[in-house]
Amino acid sequence: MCIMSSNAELARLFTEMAAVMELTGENPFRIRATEKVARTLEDLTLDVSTLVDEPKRLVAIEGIGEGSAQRIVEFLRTGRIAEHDELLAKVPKGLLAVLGVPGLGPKTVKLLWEKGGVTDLASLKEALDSGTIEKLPRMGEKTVQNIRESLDFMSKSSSRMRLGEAMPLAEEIVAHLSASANVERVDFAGSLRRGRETIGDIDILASAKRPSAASKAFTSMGDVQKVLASGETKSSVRLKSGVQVDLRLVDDEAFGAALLYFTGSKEHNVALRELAVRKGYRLNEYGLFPDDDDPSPPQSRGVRPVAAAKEEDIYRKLGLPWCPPEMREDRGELALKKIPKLIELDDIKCELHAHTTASDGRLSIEELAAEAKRRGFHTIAVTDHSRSSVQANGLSPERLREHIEEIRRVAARTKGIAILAGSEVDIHADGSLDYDDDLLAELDIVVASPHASLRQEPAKATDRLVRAVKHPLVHILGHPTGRLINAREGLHPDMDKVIAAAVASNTALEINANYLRLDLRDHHVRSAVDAGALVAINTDAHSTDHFDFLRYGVMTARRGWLTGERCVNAWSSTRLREWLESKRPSARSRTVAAAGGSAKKGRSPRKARADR
Ligand code: DGT
Ligand code: CA
Ligand code: CA
Ligand code: ZN
Repeated sequence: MCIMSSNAELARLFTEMAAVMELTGENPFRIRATEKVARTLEDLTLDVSTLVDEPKRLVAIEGIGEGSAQRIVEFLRTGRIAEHDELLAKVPKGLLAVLGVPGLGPKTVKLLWEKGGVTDLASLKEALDSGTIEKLPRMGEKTVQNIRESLDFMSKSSSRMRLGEAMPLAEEIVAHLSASANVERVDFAGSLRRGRETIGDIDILASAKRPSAASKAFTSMGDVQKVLASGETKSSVRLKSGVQVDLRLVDDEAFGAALLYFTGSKEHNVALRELAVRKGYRLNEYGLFPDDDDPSPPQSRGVRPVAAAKEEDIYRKLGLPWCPPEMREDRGELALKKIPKLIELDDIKCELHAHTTASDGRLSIEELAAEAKRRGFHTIAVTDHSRSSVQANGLSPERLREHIEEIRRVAARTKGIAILAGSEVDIHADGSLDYDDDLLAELDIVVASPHASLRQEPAKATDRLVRAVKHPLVHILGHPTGRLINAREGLHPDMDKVIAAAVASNTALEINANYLRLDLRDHHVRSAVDAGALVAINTDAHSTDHFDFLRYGVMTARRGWLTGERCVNAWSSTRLREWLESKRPSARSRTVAAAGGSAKKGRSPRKARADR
């Protein structure tokens, strides 16, 4: 079995080749073409290793030419690309790490290398400390400050792996182990099961008739780089991707107790154990035992546990409802008599933030709608970027007007799903929006998001987001802080103020489900839920596979105790429409007119017009 797919590994190699070509001053067309191959490979849903004997089909893929196809086949056959090795030999080894500094592009790195003698992160730090960096051309005070902050951020952000990278690895390991007849039960535990945005290591739990065979199946997986430990009860490996995976082999009868223990969090475990003691029990990873005042471990004295096979049984004996893993952080969950009905993946019925080829997406309106329909959604919103997002091919007002007409045409001929005309409009640094109100009012849905000026002072960021949230035509605040996990810190607004404004104006705060973002982050979701705000969970889809990110958004939502009632994506199409139209003054006056000119209760037609 190979855990990291060939596509991902190849994409990484092509990205590196393009970066090194940039550093060595290769032909720009070749560089762009190489980058394109990398992006194509990342997005490809088909595993290229299945095409090793069919280079023609590789070339037929848009973005992959003859030369690249040859290199892909070379990699699939030999595990290497000779050109990659040759290119890398042309630059100092440490320069790739410098390229990895957030905000440092190949052009700047080339300058730092050629003119500033920077060859790795250490010499970059030296150049910053000694001030030699400021003497280089195009190195203004602000640029230097940004590099300094990025380095600080990198040293703080740990080697923790992002949720969306760890989850596929863990699932593949679980599938691999459960395919063995010897294995009885297998599941992943730890921070991954709790859905944390990053995970330190992957914890796998299994029960097996022959533990040594299960251990062997684990340590001999294809993507193991190093076996750190191997035994009948615990084995550890490091995968090629750098992440450590622990496998614990436990008794099948005590699987629930072990799962509870190794899911954590440690804080939840400690609180649960104290509760057990107060109720006259002892809780450990082997089960819940009657407390008999003997300090030695009960399981080693042959004491029978009162519960051990299932997590539910243990919670029940302690007088508690089963606690969803995402809530196990000792943030009040053990005081609940009843667990709120947390949102689930199946509850999500629409996607309200998605891009098409009109801006930086890969799908046409039809393709986007078809994918949303395939996923069982009742509604899809087309929300391409606005004009200020130049790098994302944002739409000018004229282009947006044409786009709206096109969306309406497609919507009219598409059955089985509602297609909304929307926009992901940039929030400027001062909180104003990137289109005029007249234009925004023509849209069915407006997602307002910050994309630039993400190093703003907290007070300014607060004012900016509050202003956007209060804008009467805005439905959703998209990825509110703009952070990128392990890569960009983003804004630090006073989130309580932003949430209060969202509650007051009935605007939803987005959990962007892309695992690079997960923004709102979990504790912001909790604050939003506590304050009674509406929350949206959107994938921000740019391609069909981005819809798969939804699960990470849902896990983040559950970590914030979100229920379907407060999540606009879980509403019926009728309820969603009502909410969307409540922020459309013209639609409201239409509703009033349709009701025979007589106003709805307590609302005169004149009042409705005054809202415009
Ligand atoms: P991570 O890997 O840093 O993202 O976080 P976790 O939560 O996966 O932590 P990890 O891998 O060190 O341990 C897995 C679980 O095992 C943890 O969530 C709770 C349990 N555990 C580990 N050490 C202790 C401990 O000293 N006391 C208790 N009560 N539980 C522990
Ligand atoms: Ca862990
Ligand atoms: Ca661990
Ligand atoms: Zn965006």
